[in-house]
Amino acid sequence: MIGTERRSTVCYIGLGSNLNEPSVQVESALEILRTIPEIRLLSRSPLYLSAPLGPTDQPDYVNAVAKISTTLGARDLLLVLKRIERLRGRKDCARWGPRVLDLDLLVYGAQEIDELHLKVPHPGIAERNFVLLPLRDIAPDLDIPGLGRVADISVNESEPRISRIQ
Ligand code: ROI
Repeated sequence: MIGTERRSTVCYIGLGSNLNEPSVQVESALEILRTIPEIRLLSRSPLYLSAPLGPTDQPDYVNAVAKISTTLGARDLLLVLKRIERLRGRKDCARWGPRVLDLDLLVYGAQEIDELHLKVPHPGIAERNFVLLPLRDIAPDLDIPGLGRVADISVNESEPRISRIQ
C-alpha cells in the first residue's frame, strides 16, 4: 500500500513471570506479540531464571527481552502490553508481588518519556540484571538515551542469582 505506510520505531520489551508455568507465560506473550498487526517481532533473548528482586518469599522469575518494531506510539504500545498481560490472566497484583506476566516498555526508539505511568527508558534497566543480561544478548551496541551503550553498563554483582535456562 504505497503512501500509507507509517514510520516504525524499534523498541525493547522486558518480559517476566513467576506464576503458572513462567516459561510458558513468557513464550505465550511472545507468540501474542507476533500476532499484532502493528508489531513486528525482530528478535528475542534466551530465557533467564532469576531470583526475585524485592520480597524473597515468592517463586523465581523467568525473564527475557524482545526487540520489536512498531507503528504504534509509545502510549498505544503500552496499552497493548497491558492488554496482553490481562489476556494471560494477570490480575491486579501487589507492587513487588508475584505475577503471571509483566511486560515493560524498556526502550522506545531514542525517545525519553517521563509521565506518571510511562517512563522511557525504563528506570530499572541499569539496576536489574534480569533486564540487562538478556538485553546484552540481543542488543549489546544499543545506545540507551541517558545510559549509554548496553555492553558498557556494568552488571550488579550484589544482585540475586540469575542463570540462562534456554
Ligand atoms: N525480580 C525478578 N528476578 N524478575 C522480575 O521480572 C521481577 N519483576 C518485578 C519485581 C517484583 C521487582 N522483581 C522481579 O516486578
